[in-house]
Amino acid sequence: MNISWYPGHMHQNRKALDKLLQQVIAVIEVLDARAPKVTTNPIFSETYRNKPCIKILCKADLANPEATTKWQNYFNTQPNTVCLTSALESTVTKKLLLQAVKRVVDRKSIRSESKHDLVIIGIPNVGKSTLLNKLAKRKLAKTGNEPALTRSQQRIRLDDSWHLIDTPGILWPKLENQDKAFVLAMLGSIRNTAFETEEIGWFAAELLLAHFRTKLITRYGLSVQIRTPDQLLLFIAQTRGGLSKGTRPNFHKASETLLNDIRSGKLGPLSLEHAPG
Ligand SMILES: Nc1nc2c(ncn2[C@@H]2O[C@H](COP(=O)(O)OP(=O)(O)OP(=O)(O)O)[C@@H](O)[C@H]2O)c(=O)[nH]1
Ligand SMILES: [Mg+2]
Repeated sequence: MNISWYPGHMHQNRKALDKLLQQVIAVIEVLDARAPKVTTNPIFSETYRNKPCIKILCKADLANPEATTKWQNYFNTQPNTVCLTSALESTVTKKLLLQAVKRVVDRKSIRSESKHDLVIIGIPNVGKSTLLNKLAKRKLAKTGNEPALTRSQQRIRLDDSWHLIDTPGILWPKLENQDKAFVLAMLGSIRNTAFETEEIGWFAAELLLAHFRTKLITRYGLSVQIRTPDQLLLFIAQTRGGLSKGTRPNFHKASETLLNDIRSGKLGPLSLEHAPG
């Protein structure tokens, strides 16, 4: 299976974003704390290469705290960059964000009496709109656990000087690295019409068996005999109601169960990548 998802609206959104990036002072790049590298859009580094950047590792409550701290330290060593973390119950506050802005933005480049824009960018479903709503203390932008919910830019006031703009999630036109594409699909950044759920379920099962077996034991009460993805999916089908009529195991439903559990954090914190060094 070859995953590719770059619908027409994403192309339009990219053009609108490129235009917007010309006028903003700094960007806020939202990444998924569980996989900050895979959820980095390579086209952004071309577009905003010289802009000060605040990276926010969202969904930190779904990642391993130690791994997230290492990623944060790593990004803080990058030029023009400050990295913050955000979790469902402890989101980045306006105060923290504005402090970070002050650290990365060269004061000489801005006029104190003017108003300036910051733009939130990121791939789909990483938590951009949730962040905007929390900062606005109102539900302005539609949010939800499916990709490409935001379809237009949305601007809020942070203080007398700074405004914040939420933008639709954007992927890149060609997902050359299919392992990355599978992780993006597993985390919910690629629309499920672009892939076979069972293939992503199989991929996730293989990855979890290899690296997070104890989490599977805790969640599903896995026995020692279960070693392969088909055995795991069959086990989930048998124990979580994924058996079709006539007792044929429903691998599609079992895959959905597994993917939903990963995406919602029911397996516990999962960090899929290590920070360099
Ligand atoms: N556990 C957890 N879930 C989060 C967090 N932030 C966002 N979410 C959930 O992630 C899903 C996606 O959030 P959105 O804010 O809609 O993501 P987005 O980046 O705006 O997505 P698009 O508009 O599609 O690009 C929603 O179900 C949120 O509730 C977080 O810090 N922790
Ligand atoms: Mg959004």
